[in-house]
Amino acid sequence: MKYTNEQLKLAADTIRCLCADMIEKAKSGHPGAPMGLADLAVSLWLNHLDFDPKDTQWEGRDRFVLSGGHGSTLAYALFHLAGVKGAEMDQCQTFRQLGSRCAGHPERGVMPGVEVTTGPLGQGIAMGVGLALAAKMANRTNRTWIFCGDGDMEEGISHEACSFAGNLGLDRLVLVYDSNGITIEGSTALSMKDDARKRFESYGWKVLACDGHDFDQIARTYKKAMKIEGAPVVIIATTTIGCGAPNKKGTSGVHGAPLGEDELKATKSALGFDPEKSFYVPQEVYDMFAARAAICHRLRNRWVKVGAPAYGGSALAGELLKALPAFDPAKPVATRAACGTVMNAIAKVYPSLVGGSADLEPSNKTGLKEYGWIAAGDFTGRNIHFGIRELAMSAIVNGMTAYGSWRAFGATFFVFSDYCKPAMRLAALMKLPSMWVFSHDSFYVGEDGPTHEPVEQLAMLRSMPNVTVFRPADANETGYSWVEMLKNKEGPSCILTTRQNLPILEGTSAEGVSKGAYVVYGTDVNPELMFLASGSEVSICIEAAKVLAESGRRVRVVSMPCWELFEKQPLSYRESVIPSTCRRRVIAEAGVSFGWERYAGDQATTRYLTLDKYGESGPYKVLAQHFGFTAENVLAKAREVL
Ligand SMILES: Cc1ncc(C[n+]2csc(CCOP(=O)(O)OP(=O)(O)O)c2C)c(N)n1
Repeated sequence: MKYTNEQLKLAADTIRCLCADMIEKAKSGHPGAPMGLADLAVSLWLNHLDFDPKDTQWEGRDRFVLSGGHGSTLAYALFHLAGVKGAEMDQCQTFRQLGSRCAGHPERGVMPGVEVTTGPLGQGIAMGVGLALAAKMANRTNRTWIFCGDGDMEEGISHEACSFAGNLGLDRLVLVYDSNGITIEGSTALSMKDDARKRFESYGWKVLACDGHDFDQIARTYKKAMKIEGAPVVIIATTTIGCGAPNKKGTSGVHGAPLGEDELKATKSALGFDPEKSFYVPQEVYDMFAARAAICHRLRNRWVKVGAPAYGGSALAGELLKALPAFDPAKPVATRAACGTVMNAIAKVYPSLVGGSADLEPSNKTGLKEYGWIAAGDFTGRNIHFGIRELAMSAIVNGMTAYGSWRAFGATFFVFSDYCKPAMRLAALMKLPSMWVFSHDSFYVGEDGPTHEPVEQLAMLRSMPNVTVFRPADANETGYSWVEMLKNKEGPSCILTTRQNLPILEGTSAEGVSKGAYVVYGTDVNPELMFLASGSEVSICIEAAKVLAESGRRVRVVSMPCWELFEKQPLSYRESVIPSTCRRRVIAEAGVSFGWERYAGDQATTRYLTLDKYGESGPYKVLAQHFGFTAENVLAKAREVL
């Protein structure tokens, strides 16, 4: 379909007015970006974007990401005009109100068509890179279009993600940079003087530029961008923030506040619209979007008929359990090593499992040995070198997971989960089943010292809604945890593994791990004292419990690899594992005690073996003695309350 520039302008101006109306009615929002991007948006949506509003989940669709989520009304206006079910005018008119699909920022799962939740600037770019990478690895030809602004470009994650994409020569990825020179505090000159062209050229991107309000230039640039192979493309589009608002355009005043009644009317008049009409869409504009929708629907039907290239695939929990390796009970093994063995076994029956580490694969042991590494020009592998870019890695994993049936993971040392957290939070918000493997999970890291010894990170992850955290006690629990991670499709999961060897425990069970916590030692239904522990502390608790049992004490050890799964169990199960009548408790975990209060008995009868301060550097065996992480000390704590 070839539209005249007048037609495109009519569509863009309709969007300008619609967005400004939504924001005016809500009395809050950000009109500047949508009004500035409207010309670039209609040119893309009416001419190039393969997006079928009748089937927003069609796998072969192009992915559209609005990285500057504050410009959400632009996405809502586009969805509305395209005829997406769920983006009707009543939704636009309730923008930012409780229960509206037109939430403050675009949310995946709330508004159909939103690929990924955006708002925390920069992450949209990295998730877009993940979407593009997922397509490439699935041998698909769809494109990923990302709209971003100065804020996205200033955020560090954009540097990480774009450097990564450039190195891979990730084509079919187009980043449209809304270069309007304005952020909240004023001109971008106040805080940056990067040369975007040089920056992206140095990453290995192809750099194009255009006037973002000149339809001929935009058309030429989009066409050029779509022809480029072997490299991602950035289009530096010079725009005017709030374009169309006669008195406020080009100023930071239009970034994040409603235009105000007078300026809104003046805008509509200037654009040739009736200043008295709100939420007005000329039929011609609906017709233009309907024509594009019809083309895309045909594309979708053809695509569905021909079928997609095969990729990925999953396995049922039963098959996964069968695939797990057997560990020699006589041979202690670090759970990071067990994790690697498990992942390699699972990879054979779970072709969708892909991922990589932030340059720590030899330490994390996450390499899928039989499946090769992706590289520029060859995306057939299943392993990814993310480079030392934990935040981008995490957001890229989210993008890959959001794409479809890849189950992607990222890996690093647990202490660097701090660098992953902003993306983990978005995964949690989106209920995306992204996965993280965090090795070196405590002060047992040893010689590297406190910078590398996590203490508060477990509490952080456990405090996050929708995140499921596994801290297995031995090699077998590591395998069972992986089964649970892959079973969980409703949110992100992560697994914490040790650097140091751990004994293989008797009494671990897949069923126990699936319930989050279970009695791993001790048979008495009416214990006098319980040890509650996770990970590396379970084995020292069992040692101590054995000593007490030999002297006739009724004790049990509860292994708690996953609080979140345990909390989902019925009260009867939770009571059977941690009976409220048993008030004497020893809690053991190599991290802060924060959060464990919920499993404590009475203050006078509960003892903690936790680390409520930062670690030290030294050989880990010395540190274990120093911090009291020994069976003797656990035993002494138990005796204090018995
Ligand atoms: C990580 C993060 N930090 C801060 C913000 C708050 N914020 C929202 S928009 C914005 C300025 C963005 O400027 P730009 O990308 O140029 O958008 P424009 O002014 O063109 O709308 C900021 C700081 C955010 N959304 N995310």
